[in-house]
Amino acid sequence: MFSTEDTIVAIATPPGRGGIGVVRLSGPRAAEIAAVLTGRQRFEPRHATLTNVTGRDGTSIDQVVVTAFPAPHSYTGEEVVEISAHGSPVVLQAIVASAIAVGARLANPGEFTFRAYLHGRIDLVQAEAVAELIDAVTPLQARVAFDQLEGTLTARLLAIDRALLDLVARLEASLDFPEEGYHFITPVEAETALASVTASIDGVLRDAARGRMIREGLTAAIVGRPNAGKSSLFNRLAGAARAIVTDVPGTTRDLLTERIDIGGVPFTFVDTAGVRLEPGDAIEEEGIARARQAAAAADVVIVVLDRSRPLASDDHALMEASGARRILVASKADLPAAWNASAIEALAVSSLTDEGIAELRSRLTGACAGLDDLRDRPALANVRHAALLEQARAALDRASTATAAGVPEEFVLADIHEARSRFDEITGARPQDEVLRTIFERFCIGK
Ligand SMILES: Nc1nc2c(ncn2[C@@H]2O[C@H](COP(=O)(O)OP(=O)(O)OP(=O)(O)O)[C@@H](O)[C@H]2O)c(=O)[nH]1
Ligand SMILES: [Mg+2]
Repeated sequence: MFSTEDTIVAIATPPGRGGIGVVRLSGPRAAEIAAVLTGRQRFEPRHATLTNVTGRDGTSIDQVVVTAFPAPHSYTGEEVVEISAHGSPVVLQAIVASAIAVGARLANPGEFTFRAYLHGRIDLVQAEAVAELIDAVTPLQARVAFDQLEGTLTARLLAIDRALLDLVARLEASLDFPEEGYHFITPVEAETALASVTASIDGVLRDAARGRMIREGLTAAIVGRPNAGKSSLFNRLAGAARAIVTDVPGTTRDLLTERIDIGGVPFTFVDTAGVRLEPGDAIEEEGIARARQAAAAADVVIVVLDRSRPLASDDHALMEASGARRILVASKADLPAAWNASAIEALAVSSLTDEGIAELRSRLTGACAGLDDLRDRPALANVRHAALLEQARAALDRASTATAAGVPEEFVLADIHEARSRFDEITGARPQDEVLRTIFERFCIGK
């Protein structure tokens, strides 16, 4: 895919201006190129050295701090030099250009992390975690990605794989010494071992569903009759006056969305047009159609019922349509009540006084069942991993059926080997170019 013979260079910090910007060099000539740029012979390993970088025309570009990491104790496992300059794109680009002029090559997206993977510093699961950690938008997402980077998920997968290897060894021994029959492992023992492995895989897969929720977040549609207080609630949750609020029923016409961190889960709230059976005009009619679509597509539906007015048939229709994913909210709790919210288990909320808002937030995180124990366990948030694990599980199911049917060990072993190769694909022990390409394409340059 990429060559690792040459020395690569890129700006490692985000585009734009900052106090500091970092240019990273990695490869066999990193130290030599840094020496040419600074006019210094050598840098003490892992020590910050204040020096100047000179450009191609011999004039100074900037005063910088250079840190050299000799191989193999560096991010990539190669010789790495990091040059911290003042965070101006002009300065950083000039340093990169100078490095290229003396023999470095501009790095491809994800190439530093790819080299770390190639040199065995990290496995594929950890390389993907780097991208996920950089992309994380909530603290919980960052936490899950960091767990993965630390290798906790890898360790969990390896434990499962070790159990499979043990089973393979015993089955192969039975094959090699056929006269002993099932001396090394009885069919019952093999079945028990397979059942225990599939149970472990199922545990990881259950986490996967929750892990995906943390990565991708949930959508919560706010629906209700016109003037029920949907936009006011939306604004309150967003902490900003995003949607127009007026006392005219039918104010909101189109869908408005806002991404908000609720207990570490990225929620996308959707404010919708008030639903009534007889819309006033074509625009409102289209708005109502979109509101219904948003509710149908949402993970959670917040049904806003105006507690200061009697419930109407439109309210009942909305409650029925929203199904099991709904949270009922009795709005305008600061006004005199026209009906009893607790009778229909609606949460009394006021966007004016904030009453019930904290409780609404915790009911929303409650909608993500099992989130709490997730914090203590490595989650499998990655779709690629989940798909491969499903395939491994299917192969083990076949092995289990075969064992129960008394099929010869060769066939059982073939299925177990198949499962193990899916595990290897997850950690990248048997890399495929196509997989590597799609994984590292997600990175940006300098990572
Ligand atoms: N007292 C009180 N008034 C509220 C509260 N929430 C909303 N209102 C008022 O109710 C009216 C309608 O509020 P909106 O938030 O625009 O209602 P909506 O459901 O978005 O209305 P449409 O977009 O027309 O469907 C406005 O006059 C708000 O000021 C509340 O908690 N307490
Ligand atoms: Mg509105």
